[in-house]
Parts: sequence; C-alpha cells; structure tokens
Amino acid sequence: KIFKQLLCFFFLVMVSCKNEEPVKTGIIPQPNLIEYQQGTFTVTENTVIVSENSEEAKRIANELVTFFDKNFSIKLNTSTKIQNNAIHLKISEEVEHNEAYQLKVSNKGVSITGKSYHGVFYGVQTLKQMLTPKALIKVPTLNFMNINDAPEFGWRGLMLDVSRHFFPKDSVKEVIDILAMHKMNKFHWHLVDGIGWRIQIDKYPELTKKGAWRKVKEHKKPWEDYEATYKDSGAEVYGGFYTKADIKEVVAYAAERYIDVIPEIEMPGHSEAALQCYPEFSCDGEGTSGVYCAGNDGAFEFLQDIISEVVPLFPNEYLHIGGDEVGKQSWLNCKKCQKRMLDENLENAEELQSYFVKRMEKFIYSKNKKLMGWDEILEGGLPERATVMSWRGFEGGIEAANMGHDVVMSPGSPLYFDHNQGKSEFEPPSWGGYNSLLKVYDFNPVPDVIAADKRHHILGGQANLWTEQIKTLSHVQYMMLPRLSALSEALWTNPNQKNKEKFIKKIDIHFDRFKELSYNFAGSALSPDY
Ligand code: TNX
Repeated sequence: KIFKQLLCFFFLVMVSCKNEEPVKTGIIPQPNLIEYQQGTFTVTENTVIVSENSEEAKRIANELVTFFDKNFSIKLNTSTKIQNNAIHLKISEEVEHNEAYQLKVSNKGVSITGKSYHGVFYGVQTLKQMLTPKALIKVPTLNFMNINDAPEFGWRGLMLDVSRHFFPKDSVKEVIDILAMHKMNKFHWHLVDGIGWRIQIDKYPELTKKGAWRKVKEHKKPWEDYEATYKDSGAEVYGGFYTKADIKEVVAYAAERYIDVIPEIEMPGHSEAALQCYPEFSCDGEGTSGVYCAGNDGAFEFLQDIISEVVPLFPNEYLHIGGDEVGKQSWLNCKKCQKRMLDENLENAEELQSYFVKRMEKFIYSKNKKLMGWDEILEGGLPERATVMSWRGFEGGIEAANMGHDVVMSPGSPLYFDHNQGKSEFEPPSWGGYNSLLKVYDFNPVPDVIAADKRHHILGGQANLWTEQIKTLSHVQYMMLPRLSALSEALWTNPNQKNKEKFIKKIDIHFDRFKELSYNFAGSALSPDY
C-alpha cells in the first residue's frame, strides 16, 4: 500500500511540474503551446551557436552572440558543425507555417527550428525574453521544454505618422526594434500629410525643399504648445524628410527583422503640403483646400510620377493611398470637376472620389502593387482589387470583407495610440480619446457578424500612432508601450490561450525589459483605476 501511495505521490509531482511555468519571466506575445519537462540546461562560455553558413543564418546567430555578451558577459562561439551543448538554429520543411517556430530545450541544448528564418527569428525573440530582464535572470538557465508557436493573424501592424511631426530615420529604426521584439510584422509609414511631405521625389524637388518644412511662427493648434519649445531652440523652421537612401536603409533594417514596410502617399485629401508646392493641381489653383483636383489630368500624372518613384523603394506588395477625410466641397465648386462628372456619368462627389481612387488603382496595379486605403474608399464604390484598412470602427471592414475584399482592422477604439492610456490630467499630450491597455488586449479583429466564408479576408489588425501631439521618440515610445505589447498578444496568440490576469503579471516584468532597453513607457497603464 505504501509503495502504491509513493507511486501516486511521484506521479502527482510529475504532472504538476509539467504544467507549471518554472521560469517566471513571461513571454509576450504568449506562445501557443509550451510544455515543460524535468531538467535544466544552462548556457555557458562552452555553449556554441550552430547555424548554416548563410548570411541570414549568421545574422540571427550574431544577434544571440550580442545578447549573451550584453546580458550575461558570456562570449559565445559560432559554428556550422552540429554538436551538443549548442543553441542550434535550424530550417525544416516539417514546420508548417512561414512564421512558425519550434523551440526545444533538452540536455543537448537549445534548438530553434523554422520553416524559414522568419520563424527562427521569432524563436530567438522568445529565447531572449525567457532570459530577461536582467533584474530577474542572473544566470541563463532554461527549463527543459517544447514550444510550438505560430501567429493567429498574418497582419500585425503599427502605423507611424511622420508628417505631423518628423522622426529621423534612427528614431524610426528604434520603433522597428520595438515591433520586432513583439513579433509584429508590418510597419505602415505615413510619409505624407497636410503638415509635411517627407520623402524625396526627384521629379518634384519642391516637395521636400518647401513641403517638408513649416515656419515655427505659423504653428497653430494643436501645435502651439510646442511653438515655445521650437522658438527656444532658435529654429525658424521645423521639419525634415527622408532621402531615397534613408528610405532604403530603413526598409533593409526592417527586412532584417522580418517587417514589411508599407508606404502611404495620401490622396486625394490631406494634401496641403504637396499642393502648397504645386498649387496647379488643386481646384482653385491655390492649394488651400488640400485636395487634388479630380477634373485635372495633370494631377493624376503628378501622382503617377510620384508613385513611379516610390514603388521601387518598397519591396512589399501594398501601396497605401490614404483616401480618408476628403474635403469634397472643393470639387463641387470646381468647373473641371463638374465636367469630369458629366463626362464620366458620375452622380455625386462620392462617385467622383471613387473615380479618383479607381483610376489610381489601375496605375498602381500596373506597377505590380496592390492598393490599400482607409475605409472612406468604400464611398461611391470600391476598386475591385482594393484592400481596406478600417479605422472608423469595424463597419467599413465588415462591409468590405463581406464583399470579398481583404481587410486590416484598425478601429480608432481601441487601436488609436494617440489616445490617452490613463487619466488625462496625469498623461502627456494626447488626442481624441481614451484607449486603455486592457481594451487593446481585448481587441478581436474578426467580429462575429462576418460571414464564416469571408473571415479569411480579415488579414489582421494594426494600431495607428498619429503625431499631432507627439514630437519626440520618447513620447512615441510612451504611447506605444505597453499597449503594443497587448496588441501583439491580441494578434499573435490564439484567443483560447489569451489570459488577462496572466498578461497583467507579465506586463510588470516586461516593464523591466523596457527599462533595460531604455524605452519610455506608460507605467500608468496598469493603475488600479482601470
Ligand atoms: C483621423 S484616421 C485621421 C488622421 C488624424 C487622426 C487623429 C485617419 C485615416 N485620419 O488624419 O491624425 O484622426 O486621431
């Protein structure tokens, strides 16, 4: 009987050990399957990073070399020879999904396997989180375990507005680093808006010579708070832009972190910056309306020339054309636009907008890109091949998906990261609303009302960071963190594996990672008020 009881006791101990997470760091986003086993493996000076000899494999291996050096002062060697006591980076056809990875820890060491290095890279991000923060992990000891992980959604994005305020390329790279550590894979670069044009276009040099700058004295709300600061700096003008070389550098930097960069060239509205340089393409010839003239073929040619220069800089498949908040009144007051409507048999301004977007779509498609636009492009009729980014709630996205169009959900509530994440009196400048950490955590990009056979059209979700109120990298980080951590789990982790209580505990630990990486973040996001 005693023997039986002992056996039972050991059995229970084994079962409980298997399910409990022995290393307490917490990984964000939560991996979809983790199994723990008995035993540990410790990385030491004698551990070797094993990988193929390719440039890509070596780059990822080097990321780990740097990591162990920085965090544990351990200098690891790399090798192409399979051996024990190794961190082995492997490619295997048996892994099903391009972004998936398997991570195993056993007495042989660590193996990280992907179908491609995209997956291997994510395995490395997981490993780095298991061995951080330094405040908690003094020795790189790992429990024996198996992780089998893959993302729920293929579009896990963030948009940064660099028009309202300009962020130099090094700041953009830091934003990309934050995306990478969270296994996010899309960076939507809002390069153009009413306030400033930020990308070099050779054929139209005024766009950056003039359109990228604004006089400090002319700052109006909501920038007037900053006027004093800029004035103190002694500068007369504020602004900046990216050369084509800068753009290529950022795109390459993102690609090394498996992040696609989607450029946005806004049209037909939000275009004051371009039209102050080339007013002949507006309806009144003065450019004050900020809307391209839909009756002027020259305006289309201008935009096509710009797109022809933009397309070769961005390898991803999409070009975002904005399309939001078009001030259509200027079209209704314009003779050329009236003539266009007669010639094309268009009944109203919505149909004229649709004509505009469809005409651009044909051109963009001829350049082998797919058009993406904000949900206003539904008005008056969506171009056949367009993908919709739904920001005014979920409705536009639902409508487009049910019509068989691809959709990215980025509803203002809860995915506008220019909104507050705590009580406004304690928060830095923000805009337009309140999106708490836990509202973001609960985000589900696929509303129930979407027909079952149309759900695959929801590519995923994206947060948007508009920068009317945000002028420094540190403030950008504050608005992103920790909400981006919540979004990453909402988009990566299977809903069955999500767990709010556990997430809140993990976030506290994640804060130490942010501190160690010198990222600013909103500690207030966890305040008990919410
Ligand atoms: C609406 S969202 C805009 C932006 C503003 C933002 C402020 C969208 C497509 N248009 O131009 O910056 O609100 O929250």
